[in-house]
Amino acid sequence: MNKYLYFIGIVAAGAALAALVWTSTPSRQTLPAKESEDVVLKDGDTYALSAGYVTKVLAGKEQQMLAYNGMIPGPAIRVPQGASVTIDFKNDTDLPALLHSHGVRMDNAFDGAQTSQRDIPPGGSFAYKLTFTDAGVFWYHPHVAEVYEQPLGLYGAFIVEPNDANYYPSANSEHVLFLSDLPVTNGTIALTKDGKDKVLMGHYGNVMLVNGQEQYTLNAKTGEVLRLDVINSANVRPFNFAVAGAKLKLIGGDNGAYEKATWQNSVILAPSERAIVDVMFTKSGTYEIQNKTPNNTYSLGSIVVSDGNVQPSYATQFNMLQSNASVTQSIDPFRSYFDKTPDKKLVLSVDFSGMMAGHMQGMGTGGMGGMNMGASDDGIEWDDSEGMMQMMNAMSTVDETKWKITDAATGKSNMDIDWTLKQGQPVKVEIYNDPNSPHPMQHPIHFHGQRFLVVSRNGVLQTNLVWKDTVLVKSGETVDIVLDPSNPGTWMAHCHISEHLQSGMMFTYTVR
Ligand SMILES: [Cu+2]
Repeated sequence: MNKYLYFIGIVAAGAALAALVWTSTPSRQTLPAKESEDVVLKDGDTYALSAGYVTKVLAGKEQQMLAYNGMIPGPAIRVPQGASVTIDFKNDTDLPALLHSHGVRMDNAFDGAQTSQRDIPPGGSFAYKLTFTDAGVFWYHPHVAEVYEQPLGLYGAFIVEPNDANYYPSANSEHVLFLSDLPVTNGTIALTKDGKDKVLMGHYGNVMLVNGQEQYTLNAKTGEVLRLDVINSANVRPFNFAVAGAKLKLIGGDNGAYEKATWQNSVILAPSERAIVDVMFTKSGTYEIQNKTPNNTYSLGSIVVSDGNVQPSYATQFNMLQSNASVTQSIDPFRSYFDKTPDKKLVLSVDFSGMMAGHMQGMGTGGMGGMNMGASDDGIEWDDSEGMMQMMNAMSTVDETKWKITDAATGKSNMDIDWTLKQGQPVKVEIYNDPNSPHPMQHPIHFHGQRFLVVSRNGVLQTNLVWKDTVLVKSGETVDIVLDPSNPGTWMAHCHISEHLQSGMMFTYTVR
């Protein structure tokens, strides 16, 4: 070899090695994840939030995880209703990022979704100016590479304090509980950075987490009224949240309070849905936090209650079921739309004929469509089922599995749909989850930037409403919503199962 070329080669290799060492050396040491801290902001404040790698011991092994400001969950950000704050976001990961503030009716430019913003590259940053119109519990999470980034720890709460001091009944303490799960195989987290696998059913985890922890513990005193802000941040798993031996007083949902508080034994939460529940214990002891599905009861952790004399005592208030007149008044102008003919109809289904053709030739696929392999009798797939469906899920990728939202009027699906809605003109949308598709399962349907009411399920008019941004549509179910298109811009609507979104189960709509 020519000596000169040899020299060039050595220099180039050296430079490449130096670049490799330089780029792969983290700017700071990867630290263990911290627990979430409360951050209190007021109108006009700016808060710096970064996403980056941390370590955490899970399933008996140190794992590389992701965190906002080093915390899992990210900081719980408290803001007064009506406040505008700036979240100075920095992407300290090696992946594209977007910060979506779920359920917040912010200006369109700060939605942190693909309709309004390009991905933030590694090292990039973006200032999100958010206005919190509604009281309630909201949350922030990635809106790109979500299949991978979110379950590793990128989720945090916004708690918007109501202007009206009597909006909720009184409580002694408030706790955010993020419910999620992680798939772990032989001690390793089984998620890929591109998130293109298992798009049929999604990644159900085998390790259940509350606030990113296995067997989470919360301490309480007898007579203390605890407010639990429960948020499902899983990719796909629905939770039926319960506290064994305790009645749950359900006071709020996605976007603020219900019209009236109710007693519940458990509360179903699909990915991204929220529930605000109050709970009080009169006897000391250990109370299990559970996910109660028809076939299994999973222990998620416990509330350890010791004897105490909590002052002030809100026990009397706790035992009453309050009505919220301001919520009822906010809904009243929409009631005349509840039983009108739907303006729009959507059908939810899946097409994986490509995968069937590729992998299933010998199996006589002609009858597969009628087999209804998927959701259990109640229309919800609580777990990834055993056997063939699990095998098919393992084989399914974004290339052949196409989850679809179809507009019945035009026959258009997903990104071919482009609705234009008039600002201030309520729209009734019927959503039908086709049980005859090759893999029927539940879909939590989320509209960005707006709020809606779930007015009927299978033709049954709903009572005791709450403003929502996500609705769980069970397999075979028809759900009617009345959307309040109050917030101008081009927005996304999609299934909130991360893998279904990844496979294209989304459309855009414009409010003007
Ligand atoms: Cu879906």
